[in-house]
Amino acid sequence: LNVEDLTICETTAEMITKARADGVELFFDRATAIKPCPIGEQSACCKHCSMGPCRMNTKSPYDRVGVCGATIDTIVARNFGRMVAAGTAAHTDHGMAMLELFRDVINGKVKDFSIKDPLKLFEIAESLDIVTEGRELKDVALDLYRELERTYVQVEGELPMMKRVPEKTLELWRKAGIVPRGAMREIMEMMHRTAMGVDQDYENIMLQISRTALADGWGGSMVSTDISDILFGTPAPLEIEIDMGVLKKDKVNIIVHGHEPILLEAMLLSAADPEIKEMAKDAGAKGINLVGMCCSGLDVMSRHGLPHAGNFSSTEAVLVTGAIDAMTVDIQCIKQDLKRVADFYDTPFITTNYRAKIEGALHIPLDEQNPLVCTDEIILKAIARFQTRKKPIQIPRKKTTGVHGFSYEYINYMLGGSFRGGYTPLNENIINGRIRGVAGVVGCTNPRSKHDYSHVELVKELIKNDVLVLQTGCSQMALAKAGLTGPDAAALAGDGLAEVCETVGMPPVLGLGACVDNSRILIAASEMVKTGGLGESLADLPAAGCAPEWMSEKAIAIGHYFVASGIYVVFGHTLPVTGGTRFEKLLFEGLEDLGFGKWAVADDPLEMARLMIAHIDKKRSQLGI
Ligand code: BF8
Ligand code: SF4
Repeated sequence: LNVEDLTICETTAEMITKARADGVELFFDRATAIKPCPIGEQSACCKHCSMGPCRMNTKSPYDRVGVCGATIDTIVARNFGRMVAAGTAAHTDHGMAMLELFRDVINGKVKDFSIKDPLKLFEIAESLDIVTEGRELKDVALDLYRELERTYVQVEGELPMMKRVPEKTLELWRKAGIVPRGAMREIMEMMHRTAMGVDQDYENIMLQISRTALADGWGGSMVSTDISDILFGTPAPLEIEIDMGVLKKDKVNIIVHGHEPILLEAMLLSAADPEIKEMAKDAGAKGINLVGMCCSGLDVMSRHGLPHAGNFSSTEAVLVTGAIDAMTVDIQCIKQDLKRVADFYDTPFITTNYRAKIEGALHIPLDEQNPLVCTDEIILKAIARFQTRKKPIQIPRKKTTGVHGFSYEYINYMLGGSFRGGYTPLNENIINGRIRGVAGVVGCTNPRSKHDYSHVELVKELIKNDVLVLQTGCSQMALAKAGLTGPDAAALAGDGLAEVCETVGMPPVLGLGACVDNSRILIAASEMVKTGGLGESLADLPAAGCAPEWMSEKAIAIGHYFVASGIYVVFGHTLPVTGGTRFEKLLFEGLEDLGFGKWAVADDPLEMARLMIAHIDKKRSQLGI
């Protein structure tokens, strides 16, 4: 395939061309070579026992059943449920690690970090009915830890964060029996119910799918975001440079890629150590250039203004520059093949988390109680590589500056004029029609779609139609590279949205952070409901979500927690569901009839925008605005 057909990201394109000249295979090449299995793509096969695997006929899905008699609806529902369980497990395991770090910081076991946002700690504690008045920070923090631990381990009863859900939405969940318990319980039950010979009624399986996904969005992910803010600071808008042009030929370039902020936060401390800085200088470098990629990059850039090199589809490409003196990773979305590409360019590739080793890669374990031992060593390895750089270096020039770090709290402040000003001005602008609605555009990039293309075209179309866009994850990076996260982007917005943006001084595209930070969108949406004038439940809002290039199981979990919360969600290019089945009908229509949101799938970004805007307009007319 021509490079122009693979990506619209200029720097990634330049590096694909270089990789081809260097004889290095990238995942773009494999995506072309490995055709997706047409049966697997539609999730029409089951391998839950050794009487199978059983393949169904996607053209005529009710023609046959599995050896055990499982119907296509049972099979697709079970597969979908297991994807939600895996995605939920990823977010909640990450969140639990953050919570453990919080506990160890409070107990004084971790000395390198401290509570950066005590105000948020008190606010969250109060919102969960923990007494704060006249109490020491440490006591409140310990109570908060105990309360939030329930998010993961609670066996029975509602999770603490249910206090944040709009009353009517919570009522719907109670009636359906899907108010989540601890994530461990929900994931366990999901896995059990989808094993051979257990739950074989797709509508009943759907209940547990929703319950599990809600344990992610309103549980594991939400706690992860809140605790990260408390520990490392709640983001507020900062100007940030993004794209491969942030690499510096005369500095030690270190890429940090993954998801848990602790690795990059510790790297920042190590890189600031005067002794280490001196060593870099002695090696002939002008300094240490720490650069984030993917979600941990996003997490930390909006807290510290750290530069960012790009999203999931660029993690191999960045190595092709030859300018990377070390790439270090923790968990999630780390392609195994990064190791081979790194080897080709003599870049040390270092794993740091015991849960995510990669065969052949150097593993330097990060111990939370003493993280700098690991991060100092990584930087020393990078300095050594800088000193002995052998491969020619080609750094693409392009970089773009944008504004990022719009936490829920900051949106409150920005629109309401004070930190507790409320969402009234946002709601008023939606009611008076200047803002038509709100869209979350989030999620991955995928070599099966033209990299970044759908994200950018979709968002342009939405803002042109006065839809305010909230972003997270790799999608946020796509728009940042395309230059739409600066205030100038208001020129591309419709008149109403542009007027609001100019008055407030905000871009029409607001970057909220990493994928776990989709929980910020849930909180913002809940606040819109509670503020009044836009209905009583999340399902009433003129809002929609989209992941145009999704690839991860995490995306399916996120998509479903939005749907179960009442939001219309469009996914790009494909969904793992067999066409023409009753399960598909339940996702696309039935859930909405029951009062939830619903799923849709579309290939073309303009079609995605059309579907989302049509839904927003439908909700507006139901609200009578
Ligand atoms: O959690 S958007 S490719 S990097 S899964 Fe991964 Fe998808 Fe990127 Fe972050 Ni989210
Ligand atoms: Fe086949 Fe049923 Fe076994 Fe699945 S559980 S592999 S459908 S026999």
